Amino acid sequence: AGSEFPIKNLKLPKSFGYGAATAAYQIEGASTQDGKGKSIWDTFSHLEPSRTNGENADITCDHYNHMEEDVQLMKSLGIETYRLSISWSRIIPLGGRDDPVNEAGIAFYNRLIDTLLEHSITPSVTLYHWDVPEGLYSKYKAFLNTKEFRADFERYARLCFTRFGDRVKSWVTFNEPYIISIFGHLNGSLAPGHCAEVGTETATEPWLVGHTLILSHASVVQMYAREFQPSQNGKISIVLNGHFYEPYDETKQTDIDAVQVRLEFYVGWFGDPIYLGKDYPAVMKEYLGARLPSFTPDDLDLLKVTCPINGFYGMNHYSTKFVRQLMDLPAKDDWTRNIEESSTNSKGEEIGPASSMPWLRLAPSGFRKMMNWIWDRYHLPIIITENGCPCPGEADIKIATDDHFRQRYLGLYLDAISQAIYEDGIEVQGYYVWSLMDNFEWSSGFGPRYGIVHVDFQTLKRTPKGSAYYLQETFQARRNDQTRVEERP
Ligand code: GBH
Repeated sequence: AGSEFPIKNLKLPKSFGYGAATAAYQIEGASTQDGKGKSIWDTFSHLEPSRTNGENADITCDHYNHMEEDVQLMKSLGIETYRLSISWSRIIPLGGRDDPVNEAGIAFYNRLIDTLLEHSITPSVTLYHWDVPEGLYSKYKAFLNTKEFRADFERYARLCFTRFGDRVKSWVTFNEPYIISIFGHLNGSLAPGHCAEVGTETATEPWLVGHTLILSHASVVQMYAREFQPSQNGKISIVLNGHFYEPYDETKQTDIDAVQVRLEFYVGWFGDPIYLGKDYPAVMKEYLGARLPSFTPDDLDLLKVTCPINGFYGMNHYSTKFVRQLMDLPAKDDWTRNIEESSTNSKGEEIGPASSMPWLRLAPSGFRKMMNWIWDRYHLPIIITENGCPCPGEADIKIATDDHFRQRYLGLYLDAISQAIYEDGIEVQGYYVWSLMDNFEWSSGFGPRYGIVHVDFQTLKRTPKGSAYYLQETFQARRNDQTRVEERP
């Protein structure tokens, strides 16, 4: 099967950055150490463990107590930038704007940032990767209360910029607002596990959550630009995820149209307000009607003022799916306009080889098309903030470090980036592999292993996989090809 998808090792610009990404809840552990407060993920995993494969991240990789070792490991693997997230409840245990700050939590992130810089690894910090303090959820349901959440998030962000911004020059407000809204507040498969029980036809919660996230992002971007950027000189943006889509039946106009509809619901929902300073995509307004909150004139002014401050498009991307519009069925209201996703098309062809996750298949041409779609719509430099996969059968320890599927996946996705840069003229500035190490994969617990470093969760021993060495070597080779590599203009 390998020969069907040969890696071409295409060149990358000399300035192209090689990084690895993680998130606080997935790797830190130390869930109550040094005064850390609870987050919605502590509640979610403990209250009903079947929602997380019976597991929780109380300990996970124990990165909190292995931080120096992990930074040294990154250095030894040639990793140049590290995307981490801060645990809000570690530094403000109850979360709110009047709640006390936990200096021990601040000290941990100071040590982490300093250790990275001592090893010449550039930190990129995500303020929010899904772990809102439980205190804010029990008090006012967090994102479901726009005004309260926005004020508390501003205070948290200001604290981070004040305490870490002298050394952190790359900031992300929220990781994947789509997932927070849909998986957290529509189907409830991720924390806080809020199911819009009234049914998707009338549910307003996910769209309200999205609205809160967009406005909270914009306020914090404005604050950063006014109060911090002049002296700190950093960049700020948000990270959006999204599969790419291909028509289920390429001869059907409705299936071809479904691709665009699906992308606008997935990416345009957040991208249009944030990166274009515009209202929600027309197709969303038309289909969701009054369920979708409206921006006030003041909101739109704020979005217009802040949209050019976003310094990059943060892109998480893993895979591609087929879509079709279910025209003949009664409109049961699948909220994306009766669009169904699948990994097989009308001819029975698969979109690509399967990883161990049913939704994640190797489909690099979709990745290239996705970069084109984003570039055409937003025209902003792209940073790939997450990309990676678990190998089929990787739970089997014997193949854990011998991860050919992952190497092929990563190699082909890097080839797609090269083509996007040199053939399509897109500005792609850097790449973070998901993930530095195996970790707690949310609702799947410790089942899927996304790391380029293997973690034995009994002994906490870290062992680099083949893909860690592959990435180190391929980045060197791809950026070192004197005859072919040209600098980006
Ligand atoms: C990212 O989310 C996260 O940022 C990261 O924390 C996570 O570990 C990583 O990806 C790997 O999953 O079964 O068809 O309903 C990616 C968003 C959300 C994509 C759940 C897949 C399930 C799709 N993921 N989603 S499906």
